[in-house]
Amino acid sequence: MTHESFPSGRLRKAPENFLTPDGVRAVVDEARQGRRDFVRHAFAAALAGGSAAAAAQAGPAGDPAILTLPEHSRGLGQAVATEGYGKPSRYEANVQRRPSPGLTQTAQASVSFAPLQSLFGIVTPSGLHFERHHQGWWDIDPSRHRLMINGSDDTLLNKPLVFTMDELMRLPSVSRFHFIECGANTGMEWGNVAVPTCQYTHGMLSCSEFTGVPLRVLFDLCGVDYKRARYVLAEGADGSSMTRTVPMELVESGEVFVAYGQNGEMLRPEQGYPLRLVVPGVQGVSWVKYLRRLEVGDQPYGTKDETVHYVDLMPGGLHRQYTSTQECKSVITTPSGGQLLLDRGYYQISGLAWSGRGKVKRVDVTTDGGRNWRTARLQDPVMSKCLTRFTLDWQWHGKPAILQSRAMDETGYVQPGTRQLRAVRGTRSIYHNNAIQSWLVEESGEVRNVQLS
Ligand SMILES: Nc1nc2c(c(=O)[nH]1)N[C@H]1C(S)=C(S)[C@@H](COP(=O)(O)O)O[C@H]1N2
Ligand SMILES: [Mo]
Repeated sequence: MTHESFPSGRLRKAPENFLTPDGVRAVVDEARQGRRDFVRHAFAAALAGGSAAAAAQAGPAGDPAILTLPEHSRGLGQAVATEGYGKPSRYEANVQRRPSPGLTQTAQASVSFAPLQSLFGIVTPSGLHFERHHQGWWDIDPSRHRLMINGSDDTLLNKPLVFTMDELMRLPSVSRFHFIECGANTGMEWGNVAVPTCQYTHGMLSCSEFTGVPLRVLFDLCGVDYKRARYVLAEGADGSSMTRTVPMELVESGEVFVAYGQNGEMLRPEQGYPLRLVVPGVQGVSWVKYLRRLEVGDQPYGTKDETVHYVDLMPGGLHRQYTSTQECKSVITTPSGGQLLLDRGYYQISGLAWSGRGKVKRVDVTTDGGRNWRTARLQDPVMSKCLTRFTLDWQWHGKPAILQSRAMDETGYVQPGTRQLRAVRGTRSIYHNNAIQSWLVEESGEVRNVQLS
């Protein structure tokens, strides 16, 4: 299977598989004795030991890599890094978020997709978190940033308050792992196959440990009248004046918080530094970045970002509004579109599942386009409104195969197939496409995005 950043992307058996017992002993002895004259001895042992296969299978210079003691095993390594903030290996330089050429007219009102096919586990490294901005991103001076909380009229709370970042960071905090998915994720695939890789089909999805103050703590300080103030308006400080209504039940449940932390450090500027709203299970647009104001009110606000945008166009021509929850969904990330299987034999199928309604309960995987399903292993931890990693053992016999995953959440909701979803939603929607994804593995080993009709 190809790894995003391997130069050749080729899966080869190591020539060392053909080493004789003498060759193996030479490597071990040399390690025990210190590394003087290693290369000479080890070669002599391997080649004199009759390992013709080793010689035949060796790399360009005829040397099995395990017998070629590289410079880094003999010399002095680099001094501690002079830059205090570490970077990935230069061999991982291809693991990048990527915009989709031509998708948007400007790079400020645009999106950059996370490379899901290259990630392990459930956490998205902060530098690879997808980006979605309506009016560009800013690196805001936290000492000048303020959060104001007020009511749509004065009777809905005792006292409006304005917080500095220092004041917010003194308050009781929580740290929780949650996924964030743009409502438009997979939105290009409504009518037909549109993009080749899971970076582009599903990469408006990321997962982090966020840290911040539960909104309820702040509202209690302001003396919010929860009986009457049933809605919250969240407003961002960037030029898009991003505004979204959040129902008060979500605040009362304790789940909504204002976050300053992401994976153990402060938020990245692209993610809303120094403060963003975290609304677990709800589509990304409600996670307002550069959060500057929260207003409590007694009715939904009907802002531009929830009446004109972020509505679901139904087959009859009507729009659905306020469909904010991200329903249960999953995707196989390896093998996935654009990758290449070179050898028959064992592969671990691996992917991500999530639900805006709670925990993922089960993921079934098929390798024959849905005729037979097997239940995948769920990797710990399985957390609510968080990505869950699933895996399944698979032997590829070199024949075409269609891989799909189907997730179920703890409410019993089952991820729909493409046809099933289209029967209800039509094909002209943008948002909330949570259909089962299909990857075709061709006889050549190439993996392609397909839809079963
Ligand atoms: N202030 C502000 N908040 C915003 C946006 C924005 O453009 N401005 N974009 C929203 C959308 S549509 C999404 S999907 C998420 C993206 O968050 P991310 O860029 O951290 O991935 O932020 C939301 N919050
Ligand atoms: Mo979004």
